[in-house]
Amino acid sequence: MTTSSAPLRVALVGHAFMGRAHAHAWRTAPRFFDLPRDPELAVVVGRDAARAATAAHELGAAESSADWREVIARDDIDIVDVCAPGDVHAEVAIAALAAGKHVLCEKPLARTVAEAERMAEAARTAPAGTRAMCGFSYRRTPALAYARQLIADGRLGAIRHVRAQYLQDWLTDPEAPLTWRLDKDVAGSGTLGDIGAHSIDTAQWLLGDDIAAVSAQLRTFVAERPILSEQRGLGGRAAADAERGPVTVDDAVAFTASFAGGALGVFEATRFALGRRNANRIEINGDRGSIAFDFERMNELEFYDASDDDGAQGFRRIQVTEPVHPYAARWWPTGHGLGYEHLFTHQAADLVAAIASGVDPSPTFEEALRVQRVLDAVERSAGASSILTPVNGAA
Ligand code: SOE
Repeated sequence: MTTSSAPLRVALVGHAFMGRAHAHAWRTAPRFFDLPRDPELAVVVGRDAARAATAAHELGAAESSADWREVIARDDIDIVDVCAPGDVHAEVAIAALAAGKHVLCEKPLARTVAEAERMAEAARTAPAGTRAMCGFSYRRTPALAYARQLIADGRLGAIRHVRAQYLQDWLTDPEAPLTWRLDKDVAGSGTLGDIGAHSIDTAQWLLGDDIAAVSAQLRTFVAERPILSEQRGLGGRAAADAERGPVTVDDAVAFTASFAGGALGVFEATRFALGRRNANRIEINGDRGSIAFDFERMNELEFYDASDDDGAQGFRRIQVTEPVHPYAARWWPTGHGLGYEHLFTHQAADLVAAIASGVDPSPTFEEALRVQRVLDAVERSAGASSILTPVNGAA
């Protein structure tokens, strides 16, 4: 490992959508944040050497590799950033932690609770000073970070309701091809782990309270899809005469949840909400106030304060772009909003700051394991035969 004033050199494992978002973040964070050590995107790792080399060139890394084990063994790599599909997370993250590399791993942490437990254990037993963080990036949205401050300051009072929806529509077309996100062996679960996990993490983090029990339904609307010939973004292309393969994960999930502290949660996640491209929404009602957020308007937070004058009661729409708002002072003048990529830049900056100051960056693997336990409980609940009570059936 390099000395403490030297750059933190990053190996990026995976260079598709998430890899590109993270690469942009590693390069941008030191330019906009005053960091104790600068991160430096050093190596891009991919299964295919030629594609990894092209990605390294495009993303601004000096080197590329098709061998993550060789990269992890190097002394001049400090951070291993795992942006590859879920079936790679545990193996790479555990090896990197054992080698004393700090790890940032995309969400959901793992495919199963057992895998996530092994990863959390690897983080606990890694050489002293080695840090591990899971990429629940929405925590770094200024509006949500500000909502958390309001809740922590007691402005919402005792929390009664959490209403979370994560709505996308990129699978509505039954001809959309079979990507890795639809393969249980690779992804662990479908909509539940890919986007429902964000809602679970956001809710637990905002409340500072964990989900204690769930009652769930999962649905797969399209059972078979054409085999993919080329991945592009979230989807990709399939040949006109492509064979079909089975979708082995959920397309949508709905569940109710009890938080340990007594709040009642209603969660929904789907890739079939036509017209909703990335509507990651959450509303929280307390006995003194409420907040409402929709990522499609990510620079805004709605806040209702029951202590407002009677005549002025109502949700106010706060533009979360003031210098007092989390992260905002680092960017543009008031009113000039941020975008999706900024979440990853904030995440990179927070991780570097934590490494340099010798503290664990949140969410730790332990926190991500707690999300994984909720995902697992949702799947078990949905699989339980007693979950649905017939409306017109015999008593
Ligand atoms: C796909 O549904 C996806 O890219 C997720 O994997 C990300 O975590 C989310 O931020 C956007 O949607």
